[in-house]
Amino acid sequence: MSQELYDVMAQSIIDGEVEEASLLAERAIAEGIDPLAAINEGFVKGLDHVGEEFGCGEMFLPDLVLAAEAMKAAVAVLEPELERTGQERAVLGRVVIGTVSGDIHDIGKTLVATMLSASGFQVYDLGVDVDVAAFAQKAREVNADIVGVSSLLTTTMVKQRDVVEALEDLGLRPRVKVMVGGAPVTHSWAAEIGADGYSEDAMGAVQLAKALVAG
Ligand code: B1M
Repeated sequence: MSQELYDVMAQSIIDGEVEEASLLAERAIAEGIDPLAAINEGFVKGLDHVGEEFGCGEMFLPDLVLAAEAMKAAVAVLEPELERTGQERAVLGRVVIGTVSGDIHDIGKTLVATMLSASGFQVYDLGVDVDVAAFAQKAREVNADIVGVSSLLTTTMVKQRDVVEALEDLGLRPRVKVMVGGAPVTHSWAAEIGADGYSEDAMGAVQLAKALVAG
């Protein structure tokens, strides 16, 4: 796999080229490129660049929106391939996952959900902007093993702590494990709020989930 193609993938996100990103994702599949590598080494690099430029005022909200749309188009093409190449089919556990209320970032959370599902977990994806109580209620309803809470904003991270507390209030802890993630989240934050684990990416989230259900 040439760095050149990864670079073109990243550029399609930077330029917010929805059609181009989608075509490049199809090309990756046709060329037998690992779909997760296409996402992480190609498209995500572009999104990271846009995030950095946005952070220092070089790009603006419309650029962020277009980049996100291009990213979603690429991931939509690659998702079935991620599912298809998932090796383990036995149900390893039930995971309720979502992005906390006040936060609408869903690309990373959806990637984590897809990888968990492809790895054999039964996943209940509550979407974005999810109320604290909804995580706990769904966990009780489906007898979840793990609740996964994503947050991309420093202002919404605090809701991850509220989810841990909501599970405690329903008497579901410590049987239901909590894993947290998202760009501003760290190991020390996870420990501080009493979560059972943190992962910085989707592959790590799968390893963590397996470790959590194994006890
Ligand atoms: Co927003 N945004 N955004 N944004 N955005 C960030 C997060 C930001 C860092 C950009 C910046 O300023 N440099 C910044 C947050 C600053 C902060 O609080 N620390 C920011 C901001 C400020 C905002 C707004 C407030 C902007 C505004 O309106 N002024 C606004 C907030 C809206 C809201 O949520 N209420 C906003 C809006 C948006 C868009 C809607 C335009 C769009 C999101 C579209 C969508 O998701 N449908 C968007 C985007 C695209 C980004 C960046 C550029 C990219 C995020 C992304 O999708 N990354 C982002 C900058 C950045 O992170 N580089 C930024 C790719 C994705 C694969 O990675 O989501 O990190 P990520 O997920 C990873 C890991 O984090 C981990 O695994 C995933 C896969 O590897 N992970 C988990 C994630 N969840 C996990 C859960 C787990 C385990 C691992 O267990 C449960």
